[in-house]
Amino acid sequence: RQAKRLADYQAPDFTITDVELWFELEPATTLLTARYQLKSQRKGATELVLDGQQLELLSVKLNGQQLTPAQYQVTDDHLRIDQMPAQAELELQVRLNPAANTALEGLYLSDSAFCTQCEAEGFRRICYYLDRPDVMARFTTHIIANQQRYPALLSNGNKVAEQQLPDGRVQVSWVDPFPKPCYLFALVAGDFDCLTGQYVTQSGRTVSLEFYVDKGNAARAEFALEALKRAMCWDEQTYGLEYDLDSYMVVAVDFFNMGAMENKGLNVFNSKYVLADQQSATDTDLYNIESIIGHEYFHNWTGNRVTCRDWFQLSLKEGLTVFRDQQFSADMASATLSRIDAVKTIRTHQFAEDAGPMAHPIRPAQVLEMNNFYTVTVYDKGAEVIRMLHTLLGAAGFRQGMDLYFARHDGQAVTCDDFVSAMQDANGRDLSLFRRWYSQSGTPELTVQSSFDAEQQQFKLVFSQHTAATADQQDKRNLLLPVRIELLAKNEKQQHLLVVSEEQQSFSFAVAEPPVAVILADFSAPVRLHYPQSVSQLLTVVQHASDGVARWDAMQQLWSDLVRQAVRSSEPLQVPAEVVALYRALLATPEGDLAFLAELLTPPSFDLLAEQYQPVPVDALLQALQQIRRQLADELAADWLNCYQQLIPAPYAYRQEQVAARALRALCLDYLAQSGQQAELLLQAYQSADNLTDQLAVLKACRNATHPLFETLTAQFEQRWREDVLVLDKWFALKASLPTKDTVYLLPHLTQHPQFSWQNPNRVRAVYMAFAQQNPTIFHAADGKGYQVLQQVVLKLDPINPQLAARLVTPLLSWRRFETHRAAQLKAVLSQMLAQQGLSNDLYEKLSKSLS
Ligand code: B3K
Ligand code: ZN
Repeated sequence: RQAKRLADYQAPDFTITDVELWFELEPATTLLTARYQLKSQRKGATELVLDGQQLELLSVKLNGQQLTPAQYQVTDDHLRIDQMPAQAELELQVRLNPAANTALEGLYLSDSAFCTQCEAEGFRRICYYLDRPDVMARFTTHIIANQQRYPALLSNGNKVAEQQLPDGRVQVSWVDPFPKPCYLFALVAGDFDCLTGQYVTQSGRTVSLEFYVDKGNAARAEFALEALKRAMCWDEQTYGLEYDLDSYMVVAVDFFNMGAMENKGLNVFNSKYVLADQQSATDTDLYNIESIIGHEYFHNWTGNRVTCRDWFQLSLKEGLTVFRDQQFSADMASATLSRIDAVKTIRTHQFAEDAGPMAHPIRPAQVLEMNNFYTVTVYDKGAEVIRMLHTLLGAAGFRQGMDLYFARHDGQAVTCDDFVSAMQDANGRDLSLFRRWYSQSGTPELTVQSSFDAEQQQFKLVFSQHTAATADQQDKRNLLLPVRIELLAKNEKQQHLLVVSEEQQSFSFAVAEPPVAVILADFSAPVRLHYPQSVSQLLTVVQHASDGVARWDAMQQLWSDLVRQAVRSSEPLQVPAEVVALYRALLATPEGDLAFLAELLTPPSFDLLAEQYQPVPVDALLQALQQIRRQLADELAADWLNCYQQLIPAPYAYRQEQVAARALRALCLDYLAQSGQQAELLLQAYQSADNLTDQLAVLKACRNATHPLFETLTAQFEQRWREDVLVLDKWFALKASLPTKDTVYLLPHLTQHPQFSWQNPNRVRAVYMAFAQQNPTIFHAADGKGYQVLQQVVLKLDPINPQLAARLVTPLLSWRRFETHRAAQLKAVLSQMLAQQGLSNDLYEKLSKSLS
């Protein structure tokens, strides 16, 4: 199998300027006629090679002349025409079977509705095409279908015609005035309810907003519609960016491989990220909906108007758009909490990716299956890289860079280098060293030593940076690291932004007495920090740092240090009295930002800790975490109860102060349940809840404590929500993440539930992602059963939906990071998989890297 390399990039010989498509939709036999205007881009080019997969080619016409099969060649992946004139019209006809498409890429059915997913390389499953983002064409789409079955026929751009056909079918025509790569093409046909709204842009144009959802669900799209308006307004105010078509359509579908897709003017969303109300969605769901709605909307400029030259540049649009959606969420909800969320993602998942077999820079250099590179590295580390630019240039400088980027590149397909150049030129700054972030993979380790010279009244910090070799890349170089610090002394606080670029570099500060230093406030660079501090210094940071992220971080550090000591010494972990006292003081009068408080009081997760060890001492970590839980539950039992009782719930609204109070109540319940008692209180909390957030808090508390109420309450929950799959997914996940031995045997039973389907990624993820990611005790069970269960599921799914299979295999890949017996079990499981015939490229790429 042949990987593609960034270094081999060549501009295409031909481009396509205009596309006209006629779809005659039928579930099992859809006919597509496609007409392209082609133009040579290189003198002397005569060979046209179009991409195409799983297509039945019916006819090829060149400039109106039917070609005979001798005049072209068709392989599994291509259609080749040798004698191409410099300019030509090519007309193809193909037959498709959307009903048989379980990969959910190209044109497929979600229940009875047609929909498409083309990014990254799905258009080639719809028709032969130059399926690469640097070919940008104007699309006209005609959809022909039975009007009764498919009243809504949608595609990109503006609807220009609707015509009744004599056979009861209707033809609807759409024109998208903006040239675009085919990955942004979309078509939807179905019978939906539609929730509509309006937005008047800053220049006074009225945009019609349309949410297409399953029948009966329009009211559940209201939150998403309002979120969209907020996003449109935010982008105008923050970046001066306005929407550019007359309508913005969002379709919610149940069968979808990821969160959502930013197709021009016609987003397709996983219904999980559109449909929500207080009974059927949690505060976290609403937060995620707002952020994803924002993300896809922001792509209209960062992704669609300016797109990627090739797929190695994916972070150009994804890193930048994640950064923009993070800024949006910070403005809409809690800035500190949003940032903490992002930091957790980097530390748990992205650092783990760097340390595993799939390590890659935010701009990968080599790819076998592009779908494998929609990763936390490209997305979230990519966003951290953009954030560092924002930190270095300041908000105003960053905005100037964005303005220049759009001024230069609107309507183009460009590279990450083009983006950095715009930032550089707009600010007159040399960013050449900074560019290394795009080509170097791995997590930099930043070690800090501090000293105080009493005579000189000088505080000195010595930084050293080092990036260890990764699976993909041996040699590493210094990076440019913006390091925010704060010095906390009795009578003063100093804040500085340091720029560390050498392997070793020191900085001195005039200060009257030895300060406590906060290093990497706001997590100003995506590095692993080593700066040893005592419990009392960390507690000073927790209490006095100006930055909330730094306060939270110090608490995380404190827990990590305690766990490390316990693991090293094999002694039980003893929570220090000062920590108990701090908890007690904070719980006594819960005030200020309660969501922050809840986060501050939450010890690190298993995954976050695991990522700090090589090899991962699974049992010792689980044990230490359990010891923390027990002690906090026992010693503070009265305090949790008292705090819980002070937080009297108001009738539900998605308002930040309520969200915060619910988060803190949930934390209290979690510890109250830990004792195995409090059944009455838990029951009462469950039954009196007027919203799903509070109900789930009870269920999760019971799950974490394996409380006897868990079975009763989850049974009630299943009864209540049996018919509502999105809510039922939470039940599947709760069941799969119960940390008892039986869970591994329960999983196959869950898949027998009438609502479970192997074809539906949400269902599969609800059971098996929850198992692999939220149930470390059972997933990593010493007998290896947890690994075997996941192996079987991955192999079963690969022929059905390779993208999903390749996502699910991830928790198995980093076998080298575990102790001998677990490593051996994982390796065996992986080797058996790799030995299977006919693996997808998706799975093959990951397995072969893991075992090489
Ligand atoms: N751009 C899409 C992701 C496509 C994934 C293809 N496997 C969603 C997003 O990032 O907005
Ligand atoms: Zn995106």
